[in-house]
Amino acid sequence: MFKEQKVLLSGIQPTGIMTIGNYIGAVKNWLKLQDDYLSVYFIADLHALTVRQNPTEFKQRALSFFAQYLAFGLDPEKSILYFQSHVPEHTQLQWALNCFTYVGEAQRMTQFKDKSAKHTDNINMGLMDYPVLMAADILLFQTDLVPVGIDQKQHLELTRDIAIRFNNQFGDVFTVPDGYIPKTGAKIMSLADPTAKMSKSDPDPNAAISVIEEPDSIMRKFKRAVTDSGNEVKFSEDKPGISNLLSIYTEMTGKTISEAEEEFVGHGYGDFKSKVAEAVIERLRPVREEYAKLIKDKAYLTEVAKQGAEKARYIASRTVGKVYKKLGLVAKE
Ligand code: ATP
Ligand code: LTN
Repeated sequence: MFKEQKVLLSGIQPTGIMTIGNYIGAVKNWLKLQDDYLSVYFIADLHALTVRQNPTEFKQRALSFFAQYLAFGLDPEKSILYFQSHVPEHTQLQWALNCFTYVGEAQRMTQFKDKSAKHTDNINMGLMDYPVLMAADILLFQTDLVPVGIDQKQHLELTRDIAIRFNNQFGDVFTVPDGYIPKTGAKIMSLADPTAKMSKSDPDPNAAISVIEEPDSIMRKFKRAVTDSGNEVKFSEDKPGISNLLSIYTEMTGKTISEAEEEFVGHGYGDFKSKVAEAVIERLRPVREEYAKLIKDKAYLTEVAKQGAEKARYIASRTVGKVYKKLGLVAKE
């Protein structure tokens, strides 16, 4: 369409705390890829409304997540960074895509089923429509690549199905996107229960590590991390706790699993856990320091977000214009 460069897009909901799972599964790849694509990264604040939020806390958290994006090194000079709610084209396209998505498809989504079971008192329309908003996010920018953790694979497949369905009827309107799911680190597990995903809204404070957490707290949580019987530091299916810690260690240091296993031959679990904690603390130190500066400068954050939203709207409005025209809606002028 109107693209000079390949486009990459991703987002995170501002709920709970941004965890090392979000970093390893998603943000790490964003950083790796941001130079090779026109990159679009937003705070998925509209998605977060599908579960109840305290408005005062929500506002602070969304701004804090935005500062964390920047603290990681996402660069507003190179990439487009903004809040989803500042770009109305997301919901404008969503409406059109709603009319090309079957209720059965939405009901089949694992995340919808999980979240409905978790929030039985609030199974709202937004929860079911969540993946269609995500499809709109992606298709608005003619996105080629979507770097996410494995839990988002089903939503990406639905996005592709909707895009193909629309294109079959109206011609080449949307780029059909590919997912970018890392081979390692696509699913970091909870420190409190290594059979469950590390989730940013886990009520157990020992389950997840925030990317801006204080070093002593990181050390304490790793020392308490649930591990397995035995004493050998080895990656294997019957050792979910140790395997998870090995994944975290290698993702933070760049070492391979076998290098790490070798490094810890003859060391007990206690020593290994401290070393994993140290690696996490070291990787996150510059992020925490940069974050501390950025979060104090609200004027700067607001300005970056404003400029990001303007750039995003420029691209997004062209897609919405094209889609509305294809659908036969009367043009405004
Ligand atoms: P919640 O638990 O509140 O539903 P979440 O922790 O799953 O949230 P999301 O905002 O849904 O976080 O996800 C943001 C990005 O981080 C997505 O690309 C997702 O795939 C990735 N991600 C989330 N948790 C993990 C994890 N434990 N391991 C690897 N990647 C993850
Ligand atoms: N549903 C995603 C967040 C998200 C997203 C997107 C990711 C919303 N819109 C578009 C990639 C592309 C999640 O991680 N829970």
